[in-house]
Formats: sequence, structure tokens, C-alpha cells
Amino acid sequence: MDQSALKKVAAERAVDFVEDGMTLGLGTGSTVFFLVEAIARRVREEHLHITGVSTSSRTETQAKELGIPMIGIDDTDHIDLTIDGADEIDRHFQGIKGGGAAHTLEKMVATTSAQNIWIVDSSKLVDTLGAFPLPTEVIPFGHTQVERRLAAEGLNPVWRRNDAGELVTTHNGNYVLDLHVGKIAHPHLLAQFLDAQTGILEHGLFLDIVNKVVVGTESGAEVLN
Ligand code: ABF
Repeated sequence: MDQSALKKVAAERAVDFVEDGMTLGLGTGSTVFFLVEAIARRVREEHLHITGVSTSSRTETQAKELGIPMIGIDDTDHIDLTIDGADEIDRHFQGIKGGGAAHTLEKMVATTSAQNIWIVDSSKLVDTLGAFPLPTEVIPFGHTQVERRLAAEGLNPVWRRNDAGELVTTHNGNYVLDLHVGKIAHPHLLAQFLDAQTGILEHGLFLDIVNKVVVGTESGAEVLN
């Protein structure tokens, strides 16, 4: 099976955790694409009443097109469950997100949610976080100062650019600075440092947030609790 097929395996298993009446956070990315399709199928066939809260305009558009009723995050007082993809996850369920430049919105939805499930193909499971460059969202004013500060700490910051060489901007109009750290031995300490940096709106370390991981493997979906 290729990576995309493994993502589909994970997404189609995770939809079993969706219950009638839920307000559901919907993540972003190619794995979530399969999830949204699977949820829409259940809504259609089983007449489930689901209300979705999305983390990006991409997901919002797909969900609406498939008939899933959507509301904004500020229009609800709770989210029962959020299902999202990830870039890396370790055995303690600590992870990295932000490969799609949407991690601030994703973290807002995740931290509002009572439960979080991540859906990944098996290549995303790692012993130590950090091989995937850690995304940070940086406000434009003073962004070069932020870059200098992080470089001085040995965090190897690199601005994310599109194919035309322009700086990538997030939904919030900010830049993405990827930290090529290699191995993150102490994720909580790094998160604490990044949280304290003026100019960084949010980083892609998602710590102590995930309750369950559904992994797509060659032999089917594996649920890790
Ligand atoms: C977004 O999509 C990101 O936070 C994460 O970077 C990514 C997962 O990607 P995919 O499912 O496409 O592999 O949720």
C-alpha cells in the first residue's frame, strides 16, 4: 500500500469514534481529506447529526460541499472530539504539526476539544521528535529579529517559501519559520522557550493534547490509547 492508502485506512477507522450529536473538530491535510469523506458518508447513510468546526478553509469547503453542517469556533461553547492529522508523533503521544501552515488554528481547535484523536500513516510514528522541521508562526513585524534569536539558540531556522520563492503566509497573514533541530530531546523545555518568544504566535509542538492515535498500517488500522 502506498502512503495515501495507509492514510485512508486510518481515516476510515477513526470515523467509528464519531457519535450522533457530536460537535466535531475537523483538522487539515490529506489524511483528514479521507476522514471528511467518511464522515459525510455516515451523515448521509445513517442520518447522523454532526456539527463540524474546521481548522482551515480547505477543510471547511470540502465539508460543506459534502453536506456536513459547519459552524465557526466562536459559535460554540464546546467541541466533543477533534480528529486531525500530524507530521510526527512519539510513543508518549507528543507530536509535531504545522506542515500545512495551519497549526495555530489546529491548536486552537484541539485545545478547545474535550478529546483529540490523531490519524496517521505508520511513517509518522517516531522514537524522538524533530526529524520533521518544527514549524513556528511568526508575525511579520520584527520577524528577522525572531530568526536571529532562534539561530543564536542553535535552532537552525529556515523561512518557509513557496515554489516562486516567496515567503509562505498563514491564514493569519504571518510567516512560517521552520526549525531544523534534528532531535528534540526535551519537547516541553523547547515548547516553554518558544512560548516565551515575543513575535512567535504559535509553534507546532502539540504536547499532552492527544488521547488516541489511529495508525494506518499494511495490516489494517491500529488504535493506540
Ligand atoms: C495538517 O496536516 C498539519 O498540521 C500536518 O502538518 C498535516 C498532516 O498532513 P497529512 O495528513 O497530509 O500527512 O493537519
